[in-house]
Amino acid sequence: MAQKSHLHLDEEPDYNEYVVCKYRVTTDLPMEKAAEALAAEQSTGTWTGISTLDDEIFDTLGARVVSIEGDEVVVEFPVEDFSVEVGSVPQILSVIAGNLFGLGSLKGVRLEDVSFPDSINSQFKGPKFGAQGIRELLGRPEKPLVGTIVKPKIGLDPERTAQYVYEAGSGGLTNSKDDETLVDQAFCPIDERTVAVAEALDLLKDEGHLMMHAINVSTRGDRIVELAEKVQGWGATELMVDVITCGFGAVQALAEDPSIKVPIHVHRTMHGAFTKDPYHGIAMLPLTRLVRMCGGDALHIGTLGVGKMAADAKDDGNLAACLGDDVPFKTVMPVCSGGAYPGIVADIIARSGMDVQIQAGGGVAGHPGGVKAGAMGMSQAVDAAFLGIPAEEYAKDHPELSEALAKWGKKK
Ligand code: CAP
Ligand code: MG
Repeated sequence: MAQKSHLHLDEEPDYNEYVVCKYRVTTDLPMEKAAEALAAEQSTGTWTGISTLDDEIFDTLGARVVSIEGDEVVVEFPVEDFSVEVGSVPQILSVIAGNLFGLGSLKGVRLEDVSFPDSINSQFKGPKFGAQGIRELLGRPEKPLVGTIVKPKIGLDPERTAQYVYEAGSGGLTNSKDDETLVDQAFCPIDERTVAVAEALDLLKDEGHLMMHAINVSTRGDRIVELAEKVQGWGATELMVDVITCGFGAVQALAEDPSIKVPIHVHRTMHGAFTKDPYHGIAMLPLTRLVRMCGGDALHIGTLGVGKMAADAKDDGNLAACLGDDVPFKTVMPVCSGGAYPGIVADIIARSGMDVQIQAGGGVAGHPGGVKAGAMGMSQAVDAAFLGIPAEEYAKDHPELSEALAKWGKKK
């Protein structure tokens, strides 16, 4: 076959029949040549022409470069390039985010965004609960949810973990969670922790505080469903999955399993390995879209440039990807976490709006008055932002917030 081109620069992207990807490409090659190399490698080509590639295969399955603007390259992949099996993120990622990152001809390439046609979206079920479902479970229809991460992230035994949760709930928080590195270590067996936390949540409920705690069930693919079912049986009100280390399929397996009847909080630890570099890797946005397709009910999207983790100062599209109505799935509760504390709650909400879960680990456990006072400080900061009252004004008759502002101040 004569060498045919993957370039279709005179055409518009076809969002109905193709998976459309936007890449940022850094290369010493002419950009058209780099774009061709990317499209070839991810579809029907390789580093040299091959005798076995005929027109039929190329025309049907070949990726198409439909736009090059500066370092932004848009490539569309025929839906026939993807599994017909029910919703397979592994195979999708091998196509849109596979070998291309290693191509020697590309100094850098970053997958910035992806759009799936209905024929792919229809293979996925999305969240069971979504943001609205979580709100209904908590009886909190409008205000931002406010949570904590039990700190230290490892080390507390089940009883001290439960005590932390009880104090956090007594201080007005709606959510708490295990940290991303805590699952089933000897110092805090998951069964004992789940039972102890469930008892604390029941006590809080009797005292008028509705709260949920996400038990981290991140484990091997062949065990995560069984562990989740056990944890649910021990009284868990929410599950947590570290989606990058466990895989999108782990979230999907739990979300699509009818026996799992509690929300799934999705943590993204390890994402920084490929989201942080603006010129190489994968932006958070494609990951957010995949988590929603796979059924995560809540997802960490960072603190919109306000907290400790490196992030785009502007919203990089993740809020809309969680809450937008452009896809046939329930919404995902955006979770803003990472170096959060009462003094920056208003800044986060100014960027996120009210449909958000703000959570703080150090920003609660580091409060001079202890966990309950720390929880009150965070809860008061959210109340102030919800009412449109400056935190320092609201702090005048809310001492826990005042102490938090005195210790950490406002946005640095
Ligand atoms: C926050 C946190 C979360 C990060 C993850 C932590 O604790 O528990 O894992 O928010 O951030 O371990 O750092 P602090 P991201 O509130 O004490 O910072 O999702 O942006 O990677
Ligand atoms: Mg953490």
